[in-house]
Amino acid sequence: MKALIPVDVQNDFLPGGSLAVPEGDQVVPIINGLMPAFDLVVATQDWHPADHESFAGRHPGRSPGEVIDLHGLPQVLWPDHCVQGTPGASFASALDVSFFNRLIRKGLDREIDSYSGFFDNDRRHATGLEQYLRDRSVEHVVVCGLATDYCVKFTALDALHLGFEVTLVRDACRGVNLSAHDVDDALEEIAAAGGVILGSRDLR
Ligand code: VGL
Ligand code: ZN
Repeated sequence: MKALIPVDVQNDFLPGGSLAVPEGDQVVPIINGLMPAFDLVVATQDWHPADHESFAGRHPGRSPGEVIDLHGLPQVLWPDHCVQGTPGASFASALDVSFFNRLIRKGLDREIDSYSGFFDNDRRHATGLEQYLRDRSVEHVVVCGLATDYCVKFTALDALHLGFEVTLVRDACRGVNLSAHDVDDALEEIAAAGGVILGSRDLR
């Protein structure tokens, strides 16, 4: 079994959103075109409480993009984003969510961020994604969405770690690029760990 995992295709990560990913909206038609070809589609959704500690506003004197120590882990500070129940946390309106078989929410614990769809950043808590996939005999996951250099990257790396075959669909992802090479570095890291990077046209 093969599952498509669209990561965090949410309004706050689209142009005009609070944590806008450049060209983030361009992944939507590509993902809509991919979903019908999959046995399973499992989407992740960044789903933070309003007082999440990854938000720069929770740390007086700090700005988005700065890195702090958060309970022993390095944490990039972000603008408020994907607050539970807000329009910014909703899926892109053009995304055809009727193809979703399952939704995995992450980032609910205010004290720790969760880039990966599988675990929080310290791998203390599992989201249930791995069990869901194992229960359905999924061996191969195809990852796409936002953002290439954060949640897509860590979802792909954790999937590889867990022993899944992993394909990343290059044109169905966009990244933040806080530093100019972050997206390229993320793709290299995924490939080095055993992931296959393909364009949507080469997927079959
Ligand atoms: C993400 C930063 C903070 C992502 C989520 O979906 O890549 N990035 N929260
Ligand atoms: Zn987040």
